Amino acid sequence: MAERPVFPKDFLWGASTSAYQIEGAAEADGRAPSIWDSFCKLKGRVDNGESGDVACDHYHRMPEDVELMAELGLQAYRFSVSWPRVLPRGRGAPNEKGLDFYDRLIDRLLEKNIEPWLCLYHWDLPQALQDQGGWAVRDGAGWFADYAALCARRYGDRVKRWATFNEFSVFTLFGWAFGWGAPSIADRATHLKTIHHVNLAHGAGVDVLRALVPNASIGAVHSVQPMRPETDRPEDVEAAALFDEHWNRAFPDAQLLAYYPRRIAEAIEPYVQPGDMARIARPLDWFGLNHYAPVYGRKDDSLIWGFGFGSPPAGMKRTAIDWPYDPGCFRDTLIDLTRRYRLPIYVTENGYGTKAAEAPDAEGRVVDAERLAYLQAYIAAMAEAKARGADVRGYFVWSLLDNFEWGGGYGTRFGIVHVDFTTQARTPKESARWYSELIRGG
Ligand code: IFM
Repeated sequence: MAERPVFPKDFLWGASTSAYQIEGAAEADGRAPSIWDSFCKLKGRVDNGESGDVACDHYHRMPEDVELMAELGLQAYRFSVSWPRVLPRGRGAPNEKGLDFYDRLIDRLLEKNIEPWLCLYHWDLPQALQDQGGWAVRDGAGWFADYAALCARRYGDRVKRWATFNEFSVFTLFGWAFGWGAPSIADRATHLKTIHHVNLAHGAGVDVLRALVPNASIGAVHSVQPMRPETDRPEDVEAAALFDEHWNRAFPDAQLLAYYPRRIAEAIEPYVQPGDMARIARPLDWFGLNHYAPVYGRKDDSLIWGFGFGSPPAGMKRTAIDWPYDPGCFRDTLIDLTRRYRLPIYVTENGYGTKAAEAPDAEGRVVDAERLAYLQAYIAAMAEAKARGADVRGYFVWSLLDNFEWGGGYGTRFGIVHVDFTTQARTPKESARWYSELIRGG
């Protein structure tokens, strides 16, 4: 087995999940539909017609799952609150039973000495708000601020680590530009408005958290996957440059440098009002990085912006779901982000997806050798980045459990813990055992 990299004692080790991907209990205790519940009902949009209706049934199995986290020695757990569970209509009357679920989760985590990291938005906008225009209307920022205030007042006595959104660029691009995710819109103007209003919502959310949560440590979680053109043809180079602005810069640049990148700035101008950039760029305490792989961009006129996904170079190593495998890119991303945004970085997601069933063998072991090798290589790359000056303070593996992988349904597994979706049995994989030893310094 590869030698274990050494990290400082206060380096934080955790795991991440999100509400819609694990909770299930879609209709329990007053929860109302989110845009993902609606999307899953559309024919042919999710593999095998699956949905998050049951998922890992974490809503009912939460105590068992927290126990598992404690057994693995996790020091922190990043989860998201389901907005339609706590505010079924998106605004107005809160749902006490929904709020109570997160009270119980947070209390259990604290009992087990696991630090709760609460993310307010991991893609599950209440359908009731989408029906009123969702992120395409400027009011969206106010709706989000009110929801943030509800959570801050309820949980802020116990939760100090807050993230506003998870992967701004991914959910806006896939949901509002490519049309491949909820709410399945593909329209340039709507996409631009969505980008700006989500940025405004982030800024308003930060202000609310700052005002209501004593000693809050606030960040936002960005997907940063460095963009490379598929070829050096000028049209691919230009398409990849625009794709890069959308994926990697539209949100962190606005939030941390108070400007939109050049190509987007011009297009988004009609929607920007005086004072908006200052409303968006509120001081933050950390940068949340979700990183998996570089992306290869190309000219693609079948999609609204004229850019799309290209192929990695022939012969490049790939993961089991065909994502490029490039730990050096992770190292360089950590170094570059430290220089660009000058904030401590927490890696809030990184992990390995496979379509293999990964069922327990006769001895009850789940031997996920490829995931284990991936984690070893990426964590070693993170150590190298740290040695070269990257200010990285913690790492959360994606994901604790196999779960509902959006359009990929349950066929794509990212968990370090296997979930049998028939019996809901949880089995830590070999990667979980290795990760646990790493955390314990073994
Ligand atoms: O499952 C997703 C997660 O919700 C956001 N980041 C990427 C993961 C793997 O695709």
